[in-house]
Amino acid sequence: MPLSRRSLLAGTVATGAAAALSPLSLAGKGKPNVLFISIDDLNDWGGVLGGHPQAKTPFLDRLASRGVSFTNAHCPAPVCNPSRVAVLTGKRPSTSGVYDNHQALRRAMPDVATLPQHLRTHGYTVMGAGKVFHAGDPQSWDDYDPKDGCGRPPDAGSASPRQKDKPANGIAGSGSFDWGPGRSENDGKYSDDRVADQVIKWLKKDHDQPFFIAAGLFRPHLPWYVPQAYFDMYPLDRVVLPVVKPDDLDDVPEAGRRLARIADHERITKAGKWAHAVQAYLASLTFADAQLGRILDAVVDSDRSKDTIIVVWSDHGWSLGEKQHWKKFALWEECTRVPLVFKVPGLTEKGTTCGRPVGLIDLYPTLLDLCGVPQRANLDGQSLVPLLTDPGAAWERPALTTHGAGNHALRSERWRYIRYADGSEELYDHDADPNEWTNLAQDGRHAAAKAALAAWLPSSDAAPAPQGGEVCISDDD
Ligand SMILES: [Ca+2]
Ligand SMILES: [Ca+2]
Repeated sequence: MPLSRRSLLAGTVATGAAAALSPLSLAGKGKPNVLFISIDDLNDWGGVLGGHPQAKTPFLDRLASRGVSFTNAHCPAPVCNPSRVAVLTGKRPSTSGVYDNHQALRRAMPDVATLPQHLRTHGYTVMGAGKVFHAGDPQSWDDYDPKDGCGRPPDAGSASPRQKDKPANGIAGSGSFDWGPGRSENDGKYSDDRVADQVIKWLKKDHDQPFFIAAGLFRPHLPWYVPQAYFDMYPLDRVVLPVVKPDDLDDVPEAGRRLARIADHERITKAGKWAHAVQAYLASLTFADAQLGRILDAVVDSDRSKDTIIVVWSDHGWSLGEKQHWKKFALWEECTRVPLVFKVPGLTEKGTTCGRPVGLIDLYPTLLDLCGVPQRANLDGQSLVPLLTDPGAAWERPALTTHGAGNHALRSERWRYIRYADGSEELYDHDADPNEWTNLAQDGRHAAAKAALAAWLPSSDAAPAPQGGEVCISDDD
């Protein structure tokens, strides 16, 4: 059946039951469109989160000034595939068994209705571009770019440095952990240029039905190849390094120390390239922000601001040397905290922030509420609409992040509590210790706080789903 017809029929069935919930429906304007923008591997350096004093994200900041920013939002998993699978299915790793990058969504959950699929069933046209699912899911979309449903960006061959010039950072053994300016003749031809181009085309088209457009921007994911102009925004001699305590890992249990990528830290610091890496990450996040700006401008230009919900998120954080750790793959703040910004016409108030601990796992039920679409049973998240309406509303639940079976972090407004599968623990008091330097897990004075958090751990941990079966080739970086 043609896709448009399938959606139309489904929409006819669903409209009546669902419309009452949507803020736009209440205003008599029908169902809202959704622009769902993910920025891969963007940590808390961007936007209003303030994780780095030099990060330039003018377009994320502008969106924040027009909507609600969650300042204590966390990923379901600090790894691309499990995080994205959880966001897009509403099922946590501890429910689905998808814990790493090589467990295919459809082997773990063959019949699950993803967020775009559920919206399509209820009258939406659903389109995606770039990296939305880590390993693709063609059946989730009416239209996708690239056409094979894979989000792997095609810029590597055109915009990145020539093979003979790699590693561009000059550190032997870098592999894809590389950075440097791309080829200047190819500025404007990165995968993220292409993602933005496609999304802008869709925004400018007429649509018979409400749309859900997912834009998956790839930077600041490695490798950090972006145009020279973005490196020039961060002069190397002025780059500010993360604040790090040299012996920070001494009070971390063995299960946590094993996660720290100390070899990366030694390789980069011995080469004298820590500042270069920070510069490249900053350059990459500002490049991604510029693409975000192009897309957001197109919402205004196409006169869709009043009927389009915009949500921007990143799939997890990123460490650049804190605890001698690099990349994601751990349960500390830098790896779990993410930007999350909503602009919902008719609902959110301009320039507000919400400090309640929330999760990206909450996106699925939130968008169903906002779109006036029936909720699905057995979703692990809960709708953020009460907080979008009133950022100070009561919110009992801490945010949960899982990294491998049985390893969890819980984040409340004050605390981070980590429990590894072997029972070892970390506890950090963010009121006194925002860098998570002092592990208080064995301090009896905080036993009650620890127990209160532990009550939110999942009641069971699903066995790991089978390895393999990805739609697209993916890697661990
Ligand atoms: Ca990622
Ligand atoms: Ca420490």
